[in-house]
Amino acid sequence: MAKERTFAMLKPGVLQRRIAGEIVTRLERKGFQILAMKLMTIPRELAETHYGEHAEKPFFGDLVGYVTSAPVLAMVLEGEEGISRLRLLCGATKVEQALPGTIRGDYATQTQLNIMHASDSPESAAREIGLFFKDEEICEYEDGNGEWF
Ligand code: FUP
Repeated sequence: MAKERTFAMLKPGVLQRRIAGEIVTRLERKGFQILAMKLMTIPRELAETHYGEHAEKPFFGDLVGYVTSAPVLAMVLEGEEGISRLRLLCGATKVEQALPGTIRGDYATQTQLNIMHASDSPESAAREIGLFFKDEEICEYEDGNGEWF
């Protein structure tokens, strides 16, 4: 096993529904270490770059419109096999496939408003962390509880 950094973003509806704390609690409870966290309204250009792989999809315009509509909570998280484990905790993209017990499964009611983003590969994680955070915004610190995770 190896520690990995990954990028997570709680989408606008999370703040509007007042569930940011609940979701961050679930990430921490699973053992993710928060290395960076930023409340931000995403500029359209950044949203289009972040979701660039979907530029030709019919839902692209609505997706960019949604994630730029209000602030998001962007995070860098670290944990053992962090990229795949965060995807598991996050749950499936499509709301009808997101299992209960996952964050999307428990909170999402529509695919487009599916609560959170989590990087899907080491390449995406590195790219997305770099898009949203400067190196100096990422805090490295000794985790005194590390043996639990
Ligand atoms: P994920 O990595 O799980 O966020 O999934 P994708 O990269 O495939 O999709 C990115 C976002 O596009 C989703 F979070 C929601 C939106 N989307 C739709 O609105 N409709 C779709 O059919 C698929 C994705």
